[in-house]
Amino acid sequence: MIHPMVTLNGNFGVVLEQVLPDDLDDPAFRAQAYDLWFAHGGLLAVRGERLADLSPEKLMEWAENFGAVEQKTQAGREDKTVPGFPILRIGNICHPDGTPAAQFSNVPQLSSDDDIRYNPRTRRPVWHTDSTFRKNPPIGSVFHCRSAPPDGAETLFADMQKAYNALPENERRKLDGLEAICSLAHHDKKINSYSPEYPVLTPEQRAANPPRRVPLALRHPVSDKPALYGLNSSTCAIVPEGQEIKTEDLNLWDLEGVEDDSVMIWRAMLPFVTGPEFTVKWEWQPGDIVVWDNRSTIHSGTGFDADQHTREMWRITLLDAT
Ligand SMILES: O=C(O)CCC(=O)C(=O)O
Ligand SMILES: [Fe+2]
Repeated sequence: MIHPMVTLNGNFGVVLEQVLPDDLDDPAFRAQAYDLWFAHGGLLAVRGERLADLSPEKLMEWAENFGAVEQKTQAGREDKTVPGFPILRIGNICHPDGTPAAQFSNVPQLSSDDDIRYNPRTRRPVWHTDSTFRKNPPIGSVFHCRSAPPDGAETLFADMQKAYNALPENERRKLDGLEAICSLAHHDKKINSYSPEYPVLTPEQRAANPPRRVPLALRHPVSDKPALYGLNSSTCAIVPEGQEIKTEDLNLWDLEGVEDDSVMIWRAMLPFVTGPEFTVKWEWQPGDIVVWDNRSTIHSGTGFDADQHTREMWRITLLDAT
């Protein structure tokens, strides 16, 4: 079957429509989807009513088309997965005893499309690259909608290859020599400073999770195209490539949750790189499966009326197969 195909923002983002569960097993469809994903900046969606009750096995198999599925669930989140699968649930659903069955993040709902652009005053939307504090950061994610509220809860995506190329030459040259320092301890301490019940790392955990350095302009391992990369709540400083970090500075970032002023190099670019020419607002319908490339896009969740409506998303993390 030939599926209707819709592009989202120029060459960024592509949707295949009227997709049936069996298409997801078809080798020709899988190859086409991979190529389209790659050719459209690393953002692909498939849509089809009958995907709304897809089995977790089928979703896992579909994810394997794009990368190696991460098999272990993050410690402490076992009660927020699809039972028996490394699929994280995100949203506001609860277990029968009333405890949360999904990871929920309370962020504001968009009031107009102007809110898509990063606002330096509110620091929202929380645009980010996922998990660059990890030794091998995810190459992408597969995100599937089980149930969506009538408004809100859109996921926003921005094309960081196009954004990099849109910067003036002298600015690109500067970024090419820079690295982001990404630390889990900093991330947890930052959250703990506004939600005191959120635990910080023990000294042993901190020693086991040293900060990682990632390039600010990451060359995609497949295409070699550069993209802006490495901003999230774990990003505590930006330094010239290879520059040593002083222990006292790292202690300030990790133990006090202080973000170094150098992170402004990235934050100052955000209002521009999240402008309309680079972004897609994905409005979820049950069944949708979006695959994003974490090396060439950034994304942000948005809020909804969680007292009135239900959101349930299933998320699989993709790792480098090599
Ligand atoms: O909930 C969303 O729309 C986005 C969640 C997100 O940032 C993630 O799963 O990495
Ligand atoms: Fe994310």
